[in-house]
Amino acid sequence: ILRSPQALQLTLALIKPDAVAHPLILEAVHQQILSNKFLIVRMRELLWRKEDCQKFYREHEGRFFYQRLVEFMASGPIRAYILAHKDAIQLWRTVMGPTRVFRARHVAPDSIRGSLGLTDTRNTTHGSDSVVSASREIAAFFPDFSEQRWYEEEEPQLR
Ligand code: RTP
Ligand code: MG
Repeated sequence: ILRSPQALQLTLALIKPDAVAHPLILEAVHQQILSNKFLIVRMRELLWRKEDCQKFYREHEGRFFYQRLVEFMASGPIRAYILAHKDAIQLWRTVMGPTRVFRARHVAPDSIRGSLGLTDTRNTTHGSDSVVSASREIAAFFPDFSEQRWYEEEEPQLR
């Protein structure tokens, strides 16, 4: 069986410094990835340089939260994943819940942000918002990863 983007879409997920800092929160987020049956394609932990945060969030440059977002994302270790699933991009965003924490707590209390988010900035996770941004973001964190090569590999045997 060959993989295809239709059957198995890729997205970039980040666990932000607020969640990586606390082992129980980190484990809870990781469990959400597993219980929603995402395939973990790659995973790494890193400390982000401020310049890389600025570049990653450049679409938000000039907005009132940009400075504190960039400072926060460089304030401690983060964990990056490439996740695969059918409709991975939308599914991961649903699992995360709404960006703003008070809204998340009301409309999606069981989501990651609804249950674990602290503030609109310290909201636990990030997820790509489109196929184009997923490719860009995957390349930013995993420069050696080739989507094309990954899709051309054979499906691993189920264990
Ligand atoms: P993300 O990109 O992190 O997956 O989240 P998103 O699409 O739901 O939110 P987006 O509008 O792209 O905003 C990116 C990140 O900026 C921070 N933010 N803070 N009012 C605020 O203080 C505010 N608004 C946005 C959040 O950390 C959000 O995840
Ligand atoms: Mg976004």
